[in-house]
Amino acid sequence: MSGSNAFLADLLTEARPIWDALVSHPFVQELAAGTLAPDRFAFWLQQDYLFVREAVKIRGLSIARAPDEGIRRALIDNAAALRRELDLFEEYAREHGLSLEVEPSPVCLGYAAYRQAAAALGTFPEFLAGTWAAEKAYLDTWSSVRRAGRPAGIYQRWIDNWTSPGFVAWVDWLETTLAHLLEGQPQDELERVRAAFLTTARFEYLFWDMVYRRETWPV
Ligand code: MP5
Repeated sequence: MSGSNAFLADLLTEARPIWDALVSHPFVQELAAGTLAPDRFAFWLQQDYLFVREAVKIRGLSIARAPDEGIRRALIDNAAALRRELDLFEEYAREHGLSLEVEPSPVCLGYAAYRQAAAALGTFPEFLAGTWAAEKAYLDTWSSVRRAGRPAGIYQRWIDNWTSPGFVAWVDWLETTLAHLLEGQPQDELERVRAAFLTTARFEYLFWDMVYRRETWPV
């Protein structure tokens, strides 16, 4: 295993408690068991739609800052996938009579703004580490819902979206590309990458918790 592959493997080990908390969060557990209250799911849908809309801008910034053409093109392809994802949200909202014109919750706004700041001001590996954490968190939580094996009904399209072979390949690409970019990088860069990965994963936990509690601004 190369030095940077070992570094990423250690990072995943360090992040294990966050991952365990993500997969065992009541939102994810109840989604998997088919017992999630519909208003909690609707709140997730509204907030995640806003988050993905912000993610499109994040992708735009990262396309501009990509260190080479191969990376830039992979990010462009992912931006096209995000475009289709927005259609999925809008379609579902139409079918279920849900409004998507809501205010972002504090966690949604804070998380999206944190990611935008990383894309605009972070080093490229630091930004990519946060992207890997966010996407891997969704892959692993939605895969755990899929593995529970219940007929998912209205949730099926979301399970399919974040467990598709294309999404698995994108998450693998993020890890491989990050490992490649980190070869020979100094300790302070590795430390920035570690912090970005762990902070993003913690925001993923906060996001499930926020939607479960349907948390809005207290004042
Ligand atoms: C993703 C998401 C997955 N939609 N929402 C949160 C809170 N985290 C991760 O990212 P994408 O860009 O929708 O595939």
